[in-house]
Amino acid sequence: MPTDLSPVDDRLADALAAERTRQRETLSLIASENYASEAVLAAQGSVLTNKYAEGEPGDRYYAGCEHADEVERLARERARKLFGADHANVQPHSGTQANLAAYQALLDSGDRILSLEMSHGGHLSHGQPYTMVDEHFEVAHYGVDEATGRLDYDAVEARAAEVDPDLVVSGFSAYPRRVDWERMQGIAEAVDSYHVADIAHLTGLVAAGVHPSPVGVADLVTGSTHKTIRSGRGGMVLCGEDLAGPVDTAVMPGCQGGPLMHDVAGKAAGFAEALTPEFEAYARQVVDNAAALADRLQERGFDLVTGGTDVHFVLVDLRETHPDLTGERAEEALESVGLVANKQTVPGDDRPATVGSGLRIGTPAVTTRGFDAAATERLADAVADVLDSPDDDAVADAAAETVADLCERFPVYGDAAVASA
Ligand code: DSN
Repeated sequence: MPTDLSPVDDRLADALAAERTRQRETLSLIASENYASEAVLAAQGSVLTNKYAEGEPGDRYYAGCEHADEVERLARERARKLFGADHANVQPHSGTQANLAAYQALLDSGDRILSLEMSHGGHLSHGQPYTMVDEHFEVAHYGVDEATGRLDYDAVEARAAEVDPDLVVSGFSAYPRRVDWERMQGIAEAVDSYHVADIAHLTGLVAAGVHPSPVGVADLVTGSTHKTIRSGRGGMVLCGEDLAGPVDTAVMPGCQGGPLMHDVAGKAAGFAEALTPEFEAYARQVVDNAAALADRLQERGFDLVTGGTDVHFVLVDLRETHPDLTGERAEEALESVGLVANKQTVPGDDRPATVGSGLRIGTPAVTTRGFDAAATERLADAVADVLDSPDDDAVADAAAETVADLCERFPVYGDAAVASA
């Protein structure tokens, strides 16, 4: 059996080799991305991709599941241990699938969901237009305070009283501050509503104790498994024993069929790594690096939404300081020198999501490469130089040199590792 694609498929082999080179020779600053370990890549690229295993460990609809059972038991046990949860369903194919399962477990069609407005940092799967969530439920939104960029919990409480939701969703894609889960739970309870905390972005920080945990506070906790926690790609749902049955049924058959057992194996591998003291140190460094990035960008005159960060990214608001520079153009200019970040709307943005007036810049991936605060400050200077002069070739050349040097000093994926990727 070929372990290298080139004998059978040159085009695909070339595309994968080019992607490997891109990942090695650029810096991922996308807050939702990371570099999975060799163990996670090996598990995800394993023969479990062949196996159907609808059902739960020990209770499957297919024969031949004994090893799949062991893999899923490992992933579940490790997730429970990492998050202190009574029950973990590790089958959702993604964070979005985990959210769909949460809604299916708790709501009836037509029920009302209250979630954060997407342009303020919410997520598509929290009920934005054109999604199935918006089609099957009535969706209303709360916002952040546009002056401070922060959640105003009193205003969220007033909005909940006005909307009278059946479900309040907390947890966000572009909110750079800690979330007060207890307060959100209280807001939900006051209107007799369920509360789902979506920790998609925060899973690694929560697992390491670097961000407070909503487990045991919110009714259900959903998350993705490949972002800050750096395990196999996908999603999970965490809950108490009381909701274990409804959650499992909502995941399968409610929202999906056979679990992607190779991804479940990747989750088991990554969760084992996340249980180590090294991972806790990594998560702390992610947050320290984001703070260093925030400080340096502010010293260079940039505005950050909320004035800083408590988490793994900063959100740059270009409107006042760089009024002619859109998020889209900023993203392009950075990518041209090997800095891969993403455009983002900022609270109160007049520009559409496809353009945006902000940039989200994350530290999970560069921290996996070994970045410390000093390296992050060099990175911040390169970002600032490019954003200050996006059309200056000499500035771009200097920034590209910095990126090449940082990539060489902090390498990712040696040749042996990527051969199996
Ligand atoms: N699209 C992801 C993000 O970048 O935040 C969330 O699913």
